[in-house]
Amino acid sequence: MAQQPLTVEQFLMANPPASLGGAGSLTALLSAIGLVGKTLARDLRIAGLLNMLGMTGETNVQGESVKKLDQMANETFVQVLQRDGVAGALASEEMEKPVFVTSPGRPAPYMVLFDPLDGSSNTDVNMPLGSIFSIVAHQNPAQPLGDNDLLRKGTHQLAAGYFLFGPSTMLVFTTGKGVHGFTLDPNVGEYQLSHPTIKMPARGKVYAVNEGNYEKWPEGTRRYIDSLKKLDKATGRPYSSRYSGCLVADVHRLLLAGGIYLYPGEINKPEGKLRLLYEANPMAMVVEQAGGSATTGDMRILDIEPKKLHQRVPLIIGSAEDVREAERYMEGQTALA
Ligand code: AFP
Repeated sequence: MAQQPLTVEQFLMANPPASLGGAGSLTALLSAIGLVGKTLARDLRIAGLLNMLGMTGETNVQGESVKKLDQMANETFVQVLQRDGVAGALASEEMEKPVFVTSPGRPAPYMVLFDPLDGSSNTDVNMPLGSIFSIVAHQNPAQPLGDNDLLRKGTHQLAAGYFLFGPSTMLVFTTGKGVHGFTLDPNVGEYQLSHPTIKMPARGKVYAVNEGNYEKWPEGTRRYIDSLKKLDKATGRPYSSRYSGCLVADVHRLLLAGGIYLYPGEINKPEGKLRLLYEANPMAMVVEQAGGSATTGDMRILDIEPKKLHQRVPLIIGSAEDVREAERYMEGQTALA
C-alpha cells in the first residue's frame, strides 16, 4: 500500500515550530487556521446554492463594496480563532479595528492578521480565490494588547501562508523553515503533504500585472513591462502574461513555475493598492523562504516599519532574478536597451 502523505498536524509534530507560551501552541493555532480553510472550501464549493453570491450592500474600511463571501469568510476566521484562545488579537482586511481576545489567566502569545478572501472580484464568476494569514508574537503577553502592538515588521512574522481555493484547495505555509504545500482531501477531511520544501525557480517566463493601469505607472515600471514583451530568445522573452485578479493564485503559480507579479505604485498613488500587514508581508515571507524576493521596487517588503494597520505598499514579488531586474528598471536603471 502506498505511503500515506503526512497531514499538517503530523508534519508539525515532526517539525515543531518554535512556540511561545507552551509547546505546541503555534501548532494548535496553525491547526485552527486549517479548520477555517476547510470550512471556507466547503462553503465556496456550493456558494451559488447557498445564496452567498453578490453584495452585502456595505462598504469596508478600504472603501470597497463588501461581497457576501468576504463577510462569511471574515466571520469564519474570527469565530474559529476567537474560540481557540491562543490568538490575543485578530486583524482583518474586512475590519477597521482589530478584535482582541482575552482568555482570563491564559495569556495569548500570538496575533493573527489576515485577508479572509483574496480576489473578491472573482467570487461571483467562479474564478480562483484565496485567504492569506500572518502570525506575529505578542511581545509582552502579561500586558493587554493595543492597536499598535499589531504594527510589526515582516521580519517579525513567526509563520505565514495562504489557502488557494482552485481546482483543489491547498494550504501553503512557512514557519521560517522552508515552504510546504498541503492539498485538502475532502473525503478524508485532511490536508496532506503534496509539495514539500518548495523551491522557486530563480527566473521565470510569466508576468502577472493589471496592464489596464499602464498609463498610471512611472516611466521605469512601463519600461520594465515593455522589456518583457521584447522578442529576445536569449532571455526567454517575450514572457507570457497571466493575471487572475487573485494575488494568491498568481503567486502560487510563480512559486512553482517562476516569474513575477507586480502591483506597482502609480504616479498619483505611489503606495499602490495592496495592504502591507495581511497581503504583502505574509506573501513575502512565503516567497523569500522559497528562494524568491519581494520588494516595493526600492525596499525589501519585510524590512518596512508599519505605520498603520491598513497601510498599502507597492508589491513586486517573485523569482529573485526577475525581481532584481524589475528593481533596476524601477530605480530608473535600464538593464536591457
Ligand atoms: P480584492 O480581494 O479586494 O479583490 O483584491 C484582490 C487583490 O488584492 C489581489 O488579490 C489582486 O491581485 C489585485 O487586488 C487585483 O486588483 P485589480 O482588480 O486592481 O487588478
